[in-house]
Amino acid sequence: NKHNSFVIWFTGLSGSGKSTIANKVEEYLFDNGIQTYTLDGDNIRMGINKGLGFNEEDRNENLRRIAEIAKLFVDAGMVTIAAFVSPLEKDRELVKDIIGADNFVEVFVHTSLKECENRDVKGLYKKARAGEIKNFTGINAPYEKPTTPDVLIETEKENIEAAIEKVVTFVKHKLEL
Ligand code: GGZ
Repeated sequence: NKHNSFVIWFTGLSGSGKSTIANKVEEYLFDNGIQTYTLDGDNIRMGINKGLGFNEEDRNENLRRIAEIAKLFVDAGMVTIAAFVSPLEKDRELVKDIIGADNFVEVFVHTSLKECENRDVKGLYKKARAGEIKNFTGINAPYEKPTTPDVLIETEKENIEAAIEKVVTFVKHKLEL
């Protein structure tokens, strides 16, 4: 595209650390004078996608719309960060097709279900186990691990600084910095 802009797409389980890492990467880019915008559940599922739930069809529509929005931000010259569970390979493929493979960086934030469930920051796993939330990713809905992510973060093996560094290094190369 005419700008040097692209999407950094974070995928991983609820509570894997996607948002935390995404926010730190955004902070780094901002501090280095790079225009960014972050799409996440707070500004998407509360707004344009309110009314969509978590069955397979709604997640597909959620992610399709997010990809279209991300594409607009890329056209506007933003390094666009997206942090969504995006559990299915076919949906991540759709997202990549919409955005364009050249403008798409996939970051897999790998944290085991066991660890996410231990952390259970929002108490959602407990509720899902109790049957109070259906279609909960990892419990009663699938998460298909990306097989060839551009960046693999293993939060149980590396600290947050190392994780940020990995993403930033990839992004710097892509920005030709
Ligand atoms: C997964 C759910 C669900 C179900 C509510 N399954 O940790 P969180 O709280 O803040 O992140 C999760 C978020 C997932 O929304 P996404 O838009 O990222 O999902 S997808 O890409 O699959 O469309 C979690 C919360 O919403 N949440 N119910 N059933 N996560």
